[in-house]
Amino acid sequence: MKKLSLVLLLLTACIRVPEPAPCGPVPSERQLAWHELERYVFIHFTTNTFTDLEWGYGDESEQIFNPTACDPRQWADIVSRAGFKGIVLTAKHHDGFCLWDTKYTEHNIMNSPYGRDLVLEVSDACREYGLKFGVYLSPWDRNHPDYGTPAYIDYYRNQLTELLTNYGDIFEVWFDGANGGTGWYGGADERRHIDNLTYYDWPLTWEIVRKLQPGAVMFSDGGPDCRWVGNEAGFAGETNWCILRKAEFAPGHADTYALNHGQEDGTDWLPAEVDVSIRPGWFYHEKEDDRVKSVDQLMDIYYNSIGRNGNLILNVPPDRRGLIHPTDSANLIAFGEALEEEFAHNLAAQARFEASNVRGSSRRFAASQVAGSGYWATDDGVTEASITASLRKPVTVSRIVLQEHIALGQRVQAFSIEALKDGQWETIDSQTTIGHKRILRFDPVTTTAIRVNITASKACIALDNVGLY
Ligand code: FUL
Repeated sequence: MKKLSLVLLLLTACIRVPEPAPCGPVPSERQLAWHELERYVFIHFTTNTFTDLEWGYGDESEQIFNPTACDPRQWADIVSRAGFKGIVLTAKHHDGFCLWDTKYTEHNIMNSPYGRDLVLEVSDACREYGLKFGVYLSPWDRNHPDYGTPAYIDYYRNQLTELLTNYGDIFEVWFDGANGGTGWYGGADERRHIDNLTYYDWPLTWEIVRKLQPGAVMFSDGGPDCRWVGNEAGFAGETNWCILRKAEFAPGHADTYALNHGQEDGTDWLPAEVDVSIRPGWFYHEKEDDRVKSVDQLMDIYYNSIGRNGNLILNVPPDRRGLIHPTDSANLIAFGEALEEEFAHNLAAQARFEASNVRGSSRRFAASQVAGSGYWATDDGVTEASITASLRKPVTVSRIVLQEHIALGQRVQAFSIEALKDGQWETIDSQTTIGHKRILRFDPVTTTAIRVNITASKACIALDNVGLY
């Protein structure tokens, strides 16, 4: 889908001017579709909700999983009202309790008082509310007796196959790198150690996903489709490349600095996904009811994740009733409304755009070239150029949205923004990368023109969107 709020320079006579060549690694179709989603919700729910733990030991009785008013339609309703595009559910967390009707273990929801397949209920609710559905399946399993042996890998793949076969389209599969078994001793009787790098034999597992759900992106510390951002606090690096030297990464094997910033000389398209919880914990704890993130905190997270070229997966854990707590729900919906308000009017829609270089053209602009489709590109070799949005009347601006035409790779290495004030250009900000989306937030300036200067780029420039708010 093309951006809503665009103001672009179309390539002059775009039929005749060849498109820029791709620059470095480029996203796959499934990655491009994933970029467009931008934000979705994580749901952490398991026995932990009832034991007040974050990492269950694996010896919990199925009997304790007893939500009294569980309603995934309530979750989906809130999520969609807040403008989020999907839900990723912890089908199995580290404690090994399965939220679906699996035939591979008795340690599952059908043997709990709840007695129904929650993966089915959540996937149905997502479909009903127009949301995407994804699954988290913890590799680390503190319940399964075979964990640590090759037999467990078969078990894991069988579970994955069930999840990817019986619940419709899956947009994302979340492979968590956390693994206490690599040397940490914490469980009831857990003394099993594995080598995170060799034990799971990931490439074969990834093939299962590709075969059963070709549209699904896979998340882990090392992709293969999107990467952990290196922290759980809700921020990507200010410099954030969508590319990474993939061979150096694997689930559970993370250089957090590189994950946070990407790598300018990356070999693969591996964009960042920012995972963070609306509460201090990933699971619901009553004692955290007064520590739910406020709209302002969520807004900061938004600008530090989506505004820094990442996708956002925001965790909203159901309580012991199986409902989203009223504070979480109120804050989430208010956050969605605040976002809509902030980006309701794109001032660039009334602007006239002029660029210092337009691919294949000696003309700097034409009114007809400013349109809602296409993108602005420069001639091959032109890696420094400016695009100026001029307005008839002064406007007050406090947000700028920039997007690169990432289908052809990520290029921009440095840029600055200037505003025309009393006949003088004033620099508002200087930054590095753009990627899928970069949003700059600054004190309001009243101006009649905004200039975006691309000051360094790996190849000719290709910008999809310049939005002013
Ligand atoms: C981590 C896990 O250990 C947490 O419990 C949570 O699931 C988070 C999203 O990932 O690695």
